[in-house]
Amino acid sequence: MTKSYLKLAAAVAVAGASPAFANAAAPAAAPKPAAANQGVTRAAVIQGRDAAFKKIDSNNDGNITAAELAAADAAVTRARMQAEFNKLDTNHDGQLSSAEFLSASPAPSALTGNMSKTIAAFDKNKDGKLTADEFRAPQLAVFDKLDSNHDGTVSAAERQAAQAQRKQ
Ligand SMILES: [Ca+2]
Ligand SMILES: [Ca+2]
Ligand SMILES: [Ca+2]
Repeated sequence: MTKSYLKLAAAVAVAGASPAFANAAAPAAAPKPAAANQGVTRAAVIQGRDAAFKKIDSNNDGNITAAELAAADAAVTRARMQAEFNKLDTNHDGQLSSAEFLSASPAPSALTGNMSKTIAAFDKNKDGKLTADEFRAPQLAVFDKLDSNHDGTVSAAERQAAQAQRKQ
C-alpha cells in the first residue's frame, strides 16, 4: 500500500517539469473539451497567460523569479497530490496519512534549481527573471504556428489540421 502511494507521489512530482508553468495552459494547444468547437483568439491566449503570470508573480513586481515559479509549482503539485490521495483513500484506514503523502511532494527550495533552467529557456534578456512578455512568448509562438491563416483566431479546423499533421 505504502509503496504504491510513494510511487504515485514520485510520478506526480516528476511528471510535469513545471506544472505551474505548463498549467498556465495553452488554450490553443490543449483545448478544454467544452471549447473544442470554438475558436481561440490570440487575445484570449494573452489574457490567460497574464492571469497565470499574476498568480505566479507573488510579490507583484512584474517579474517571475525561479523561486516564485518553484513556489507556484510546489503548490500545484501539492494540490494534485491531495486530489490523488482523496481519490485513493476510499477506505479511510489511516494507513498513510494525507500529511505523509504530501510530504513526498517537493519543497519549493528543492525545485528552485530546476526552475532556473525553465526560466533560462524563455528568458530572452537573460536577467534570470521572466516578464509577462517573456512568459507569454512560448504560448504565442504555438498559437501563431496553429493560426495558419493569421486571422488572430485558432479555429477548430486549424487545430484539427495541426493535430492531423502531428499524427503523420
Ligand atoms: Ca516577482
Ligand atoms: Ca528576463
Ligand atoms: Ca486562423
